[in-house]
Amino acid sequence: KRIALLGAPVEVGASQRGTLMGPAAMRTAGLGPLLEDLGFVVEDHGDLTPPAVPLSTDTPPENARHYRVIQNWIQALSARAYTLAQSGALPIFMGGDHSLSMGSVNGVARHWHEQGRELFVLWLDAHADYNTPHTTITGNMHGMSAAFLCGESGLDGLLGAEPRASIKPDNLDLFGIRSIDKLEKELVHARKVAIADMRQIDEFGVGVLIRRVIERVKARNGVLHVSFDVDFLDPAAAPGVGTMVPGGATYREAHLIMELLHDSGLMCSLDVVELNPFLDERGRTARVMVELVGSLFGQQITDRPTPSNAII
Ligand code: DIR
Ligand code: MN
Ligand code: MN
Ligand code: MN
Repeated sequence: KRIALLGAPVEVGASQRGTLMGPAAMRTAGLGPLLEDLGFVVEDHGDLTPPAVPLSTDTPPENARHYRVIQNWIQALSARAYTLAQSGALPIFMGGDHSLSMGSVNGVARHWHEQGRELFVLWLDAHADYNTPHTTITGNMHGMSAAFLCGESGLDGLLGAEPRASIKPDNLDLFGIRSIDKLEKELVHARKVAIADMRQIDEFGVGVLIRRVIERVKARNGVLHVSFDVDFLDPAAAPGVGTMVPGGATYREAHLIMELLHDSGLMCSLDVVELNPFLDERGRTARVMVELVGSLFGQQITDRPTPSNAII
């Protein structure tokens, strides 16, 4: 099995600079060699460099900061994600802030929809990222990616000539949420998006809740994209992120999620986003993320698979 690594060093979708160093830190922490040790053929496609000149001439919407820059990234990323998915490799998109998922997910969704497969998206994040230019308080586009992918209006010219391949709000699972804006919450509820917030995780545990996500994808013969925002993790485990929110997933909870996802065999693409090496403690968060990706691709403590009798 082939894995394609692609860096997307975009940082202006977030308020804090520094995520542009994310792809380099993931490489330095040994992502490529680890995946090779696990038996994969790894192609590193380097970092994407979108053209500096504007690709589109649409009017930038209000309340979408750095729209033009993000737009160039999203158009280039969507096109690359589409061809990488078509190539049969499993793409890993290394961010970069979470605005990049508007391109990565759009591109892979386009590929899978052409194959007649439904794409599901698991959004591991402290935030819902379900704002639009109409609901946002900050104007930061990394807080709008999930809503855009579900077809919300407000960024309609973003993709330019790239075909838009939205997913159904029904096929999105927000997971680990503990920070959501008022209008954003109303929109998430109005669209009936599945949301596992931290309270639910405390009550039922990540094992039960992730199995529910997996069963839903399986029941529809779907494929799964995992979009992993570093701030999903508790700040104690992952300090290298610009938007720390207390009360996140522990190191072990995150590994269990990765292990269950691996055993499901459903994942077809992955984003690792919001890693900010400028704020990190000597590469600690980059190493944690590489270890988690290891578990997601089959690194195991013993060879104990997911028990088949763990029914929910
Ligand atoms: C806030 C924070 N909801 C916003 N969002 C994110 O700016 O829209 N922070 N994604 O990381
Ligand atoms: Mn996010
Ligand atoms: Mn977040
Ligand atoms: Mn964020």
